[in-house]
Amino acid sequence: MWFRQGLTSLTWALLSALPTCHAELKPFELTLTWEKHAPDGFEKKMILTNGQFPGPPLEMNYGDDVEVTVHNKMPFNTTLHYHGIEMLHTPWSDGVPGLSQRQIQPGASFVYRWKATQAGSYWYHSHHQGQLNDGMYGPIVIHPEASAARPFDKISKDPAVVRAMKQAEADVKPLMLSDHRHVTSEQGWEINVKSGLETPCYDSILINGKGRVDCWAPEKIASLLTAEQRLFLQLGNKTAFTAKGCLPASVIANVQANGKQTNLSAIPPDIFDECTATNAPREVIKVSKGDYANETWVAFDLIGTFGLITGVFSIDEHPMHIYAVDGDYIEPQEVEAVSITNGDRYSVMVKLDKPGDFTMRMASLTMPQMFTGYATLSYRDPKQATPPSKSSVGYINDIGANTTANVRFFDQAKMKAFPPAPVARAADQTVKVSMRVAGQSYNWALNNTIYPMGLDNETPLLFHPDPERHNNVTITTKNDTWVDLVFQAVVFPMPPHPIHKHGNKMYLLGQGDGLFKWSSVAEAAKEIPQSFNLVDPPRRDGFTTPPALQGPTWMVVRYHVHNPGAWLVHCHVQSHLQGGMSMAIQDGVDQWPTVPPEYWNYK
Ligand SMILES: [Cu+2]
Repeated sequence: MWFRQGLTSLTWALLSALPTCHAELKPFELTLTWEKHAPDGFEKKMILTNGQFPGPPLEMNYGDDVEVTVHNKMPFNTTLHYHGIEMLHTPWSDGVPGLSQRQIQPGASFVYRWKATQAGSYWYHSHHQGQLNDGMYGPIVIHPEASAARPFDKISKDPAVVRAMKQAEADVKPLMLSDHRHVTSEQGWEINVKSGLETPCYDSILINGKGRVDCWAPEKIASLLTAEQRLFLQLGNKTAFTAKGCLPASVIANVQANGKQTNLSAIPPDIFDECTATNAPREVIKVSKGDYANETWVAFDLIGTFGLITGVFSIDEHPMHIYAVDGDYIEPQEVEAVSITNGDRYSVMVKLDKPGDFTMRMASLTMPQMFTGYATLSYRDPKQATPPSKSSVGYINDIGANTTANVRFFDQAKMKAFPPAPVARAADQTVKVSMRVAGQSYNWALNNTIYPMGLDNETPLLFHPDPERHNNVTITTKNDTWVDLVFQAVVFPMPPHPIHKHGNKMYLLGQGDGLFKWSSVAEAAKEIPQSFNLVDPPRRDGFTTPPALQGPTWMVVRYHVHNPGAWLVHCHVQSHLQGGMSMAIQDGVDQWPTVPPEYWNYK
């Protein structure tokens, strides 16, 4: 016994002495079930992960070998995607049905193996049709190496403060920000198909899976209408938003139906119109002041797990230092509010310097619906009496607008990578991708073409690369080249689309109004240099196209091909993804890795 224990502690001592880059195997088991749950007080069928919603955090260290075993105990197929994880050398673990793997059927399991080659905030979610809307998602936290350079000394020069911030980062708390629907993703899709309409009206905004349905007074809804919302009402011959705070379905039929027939009677009244308030508990984040040091800071990973909306997040009376975006450190920006869209991650450092209870707000910015989610940040000073409870003062209101002129919003255009991440000055290949409605109003398309849903059931593209495959739904690139993707909105009014690419991060080179009439960025930059940043542009794994209200708009992203594999580029709005707004990319098709037999043979 002594001998064995002695050996164990010796082994342990040896292991601890190894450099921190030593890879550990991190196994996770995720069991998916289809059960009744009531996150906002309304009971409905949804997906639970290990019996909970949202799913449990997958926490690991940079360099770890990760093994996620998914058990599908649900009555339908699924796959699991790791949002923002580059899957370097393991494209078969990216979780896209028909592209990187065969579907996980009911009763079956699948083992995803990958290496944590990045640090920071990520998340996992279903990539099967609109299943994300059924609650299948959870956070991923990857702790950076102890030796990694951090930008905290740009927030404070005081070593004690920097130490406190490092401790807060090690204990970072994920905040999952979601929009929630009472219909299942399948019911929602059926309503779209039967009515011929997109139905962008949800029921509640959840923070860490908690929230409630609020029904605002008609006067409040009327008083908060924006100019854009008034314009849409006018275009649809209506004067008011519905009791749920939504743009009426008839307006969408008028404005977006694209000449196709619609059937408004196929839409149940609780989808757009009837609002039934609930009274479920909201999330309370409790932090003990003094947990870390005399200086108390808390770090949050804000994760936009939305199926549809873009919104504004803010914590009353507490500025946030945004120190990482989509997992990568940036030169910190101190702000009072940040706009968050589908898939975005913002890591923020918050100083706790005035014990009490403070409202955290997540307000929808999306034109078709006004609604807000709330949580509470609560902390006390153990040496002081409990402060009297009073309402905290918001930096933003219920539609995400600033309440005073001093409120600073995060500015993506000014975001700088830390350390700097240089971009190539020219691209080897330029691909133009038109965005339009192709069919019914829910059939959004990239490159004018709906990505066929049936491809989900095909043999994965990754298993049969074809260097000559250049078609309307497939882009093909060579390894170690730079590629520009030009997204062009060609029909309007067109909402913004949060475009996400799998397999690597991209640089946002520029955006503008009108048609992108040039053959390359180099040519365009000669004529309109002010529209581009070719020196130190923002880098992340998703960028939102500019809205096109009354005329075309464009956006260009550039990326380096260094991760050979089959990747999806798509709009992250679930109904747009389901409606076909995706393209496959055969990146570095000249150097694809061999698919391991356990993935190749998986049935
Ligand atoms: Cu979209």
